[in-house]
Amino acid sequence: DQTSHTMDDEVKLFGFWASPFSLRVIWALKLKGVDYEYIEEDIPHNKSELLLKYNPAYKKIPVLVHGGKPIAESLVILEYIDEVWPQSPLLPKDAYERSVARFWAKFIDEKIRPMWEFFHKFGEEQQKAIDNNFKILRTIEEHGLGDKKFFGGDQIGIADLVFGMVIHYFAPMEDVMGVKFIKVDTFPRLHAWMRHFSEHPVIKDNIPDYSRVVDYLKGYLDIIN
Ligand code: GSH
Repeated sequence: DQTSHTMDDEVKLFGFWASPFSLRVIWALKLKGVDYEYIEEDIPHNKSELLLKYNPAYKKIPVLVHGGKPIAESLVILEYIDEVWPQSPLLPKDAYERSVARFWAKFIDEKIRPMWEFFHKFGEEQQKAIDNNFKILRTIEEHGLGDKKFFGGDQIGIADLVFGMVIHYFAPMEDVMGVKFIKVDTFPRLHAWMRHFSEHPVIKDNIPDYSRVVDYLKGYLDIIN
């Protein structure tokens, strides 16, 4: 029976509900129709022994465990998933196009920490962070997305999964702070992308509850202030 699972092909994902990093892995597994067991970690103060064992270098989620073997770092996990389950590809076939997709996935991934700065800085520092976000988004709008529907073309690809955090995480941050970055008149392409991406059935059905994220972010602000 092809559908039964043995220890050899069992898939487990260690994640945290609000994390943009585990969510991109969830989306990839769902897009490809891979069955998996989800294990919620209590981040950052109560990590399980298994998580520490599986990701001793970073001690972070997400970790994917396939047939007992752990893989850490979400971009590495996404590439692994795409190699092992080639259906609904996340990366193009052509070597050059693959490198372009990897470039934008990496670029956006590296901008997530800086883009989060506006949320916990104050005064002049905050204004700098806001200006910086506009610059980053301008680069992504003009050079990364261009006139395509998705970064991956007509289909969702690896860079789309990485940028997906603007919908479930960045938009609630904007709401909490009363700033709006991606508007139809400032970033028309990114604005259209947000609609296309969030309307995709797999994404729509696998996104954390908006008000729960808002509460989580407000709680975070209370702790740091
Ligand atoms: N570069 C990592 C990836 O892409 O997987 C980032 C993962 C990450 O930052 N995970 C956070 C975490 O596990 C949760 S959002 N933090 C626990 C800690 O820092 O102790």
